[in-house]
Amino acid sequence: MSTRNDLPAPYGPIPSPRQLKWHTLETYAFLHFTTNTFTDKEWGYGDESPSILNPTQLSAKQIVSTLKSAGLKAAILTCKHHDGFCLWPTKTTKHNISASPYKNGKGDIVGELARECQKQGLKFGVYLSPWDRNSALYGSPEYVTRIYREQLRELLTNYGPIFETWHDGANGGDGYYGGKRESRQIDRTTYYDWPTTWQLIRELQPDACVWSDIGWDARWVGTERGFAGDPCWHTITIGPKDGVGQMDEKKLLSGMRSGKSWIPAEVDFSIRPGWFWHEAQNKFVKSPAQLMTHYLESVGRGASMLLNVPPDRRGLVHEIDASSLKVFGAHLKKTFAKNLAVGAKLTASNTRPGSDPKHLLDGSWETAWYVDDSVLTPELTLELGRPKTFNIIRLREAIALGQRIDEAAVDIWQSSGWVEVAKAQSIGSCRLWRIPQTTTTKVRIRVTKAAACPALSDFGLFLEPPMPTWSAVTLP
Ligand code: FUL
Repeated sequence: MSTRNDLPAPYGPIPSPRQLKWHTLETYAFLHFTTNTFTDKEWGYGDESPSILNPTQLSAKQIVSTLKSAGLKAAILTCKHHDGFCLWPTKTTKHNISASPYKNGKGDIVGELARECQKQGLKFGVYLSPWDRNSALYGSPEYVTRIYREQLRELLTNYGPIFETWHDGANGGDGYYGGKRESRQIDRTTYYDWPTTWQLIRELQPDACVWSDIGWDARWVGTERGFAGDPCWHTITIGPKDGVGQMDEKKLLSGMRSGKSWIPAEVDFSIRPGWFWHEAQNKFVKSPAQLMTHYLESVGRGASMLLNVPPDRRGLVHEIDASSLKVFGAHLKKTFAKNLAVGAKLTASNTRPGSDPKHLLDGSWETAWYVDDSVLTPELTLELGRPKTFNIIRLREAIALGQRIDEAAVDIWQSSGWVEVAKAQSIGSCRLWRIPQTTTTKVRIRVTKAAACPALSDFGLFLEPPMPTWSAVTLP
């Protein structure tokens, strides 16, 4: 067993303990639900009557168990979207759930979902749109200090542990604004004074990750189409011109190899074309096979996957979405149930005294195989004992020590010698390669370029079974 003193020195920026925990979640859900669900819109203007919000069968239990069936580890609810309607009985505005017929004005959808997540072992997060098209104060300093921050304070005080807060970049424009019906522009750089707001989050919920285009803890990936860049570095430098709603999307997609801050990417996308539920989109629900591809192109590139599952007008995850999620979840579980590399005989080109390459196969993120400081391109051969058949390869760095590897490859042994089957630049918290199904008795990991002696924490070989047939059209 290696002790702390034997560990290599960290390289570059490293994740905070809160970020390290966040990395292990890998997949979680977005729940877009508000008056838009009832008006069939994507962005409400802010003049919607609260009387339209009346989900007659809302079941937090059904929603959360459906997310759980897909293996999702947390849920982030749109507590307030751009239209300004609050799904909890806030003291900051009358435009909230108490004014709706839901539970005769006694409802609290934030509370119901927060409690159910806790009960079923999922973490809970809050989306609080900075843009508020209902508020008469929007555009004035009071909106930020008296409304937005107070809303956050309520959400972070009354609903248990919050794992992530979401502050999106769509900001300013036309709206109802207390009846003025005008266009209000704000200065994205200064208006919200984000550092003060985020400091409040640190005080109220120190374990919550702050998400925005630029962090503090996790960043937007620059697209809503459901994939991370390749490479996708955990690090990025936030320059003086960068800010919420004013980022170069390509920079977000890939991060920066020598970035000054550890701000990993989160891939947000929807199971449907829209973010909110629309009946006309029932037949366009993504299939389990599509979800699997998104998983490989987000989690498999070191990002997290934030999959939006919008409840319908009843307040339930629609049967079609639920069915796709269930099949996807079962498929994922089956795929990663058995690491075929476990039990292999390991031969490393170098091992740091006190370390052991077997830590790559012990299923833990915390233990790792370390090499000497001077060794930047180690190799590790795995003799599998008998021919093994697989089509997915997984590799993880011990990210607590930073992102050290610039490039790595995996070879398989064929009668003619070693054949390279996988290669990538960024590895980080997770790299997954889906390759054509292959059978071999020996596999080799090669780090081909690194900025500091590599530290790998996990290696896996998996056989993804055929995806069950599924069609949105044949379902109700
Ligand atoms: C964007 C919003 O404008 C969309 O409506 C949606 O909520 C998406 C996740 O974030 O900024």
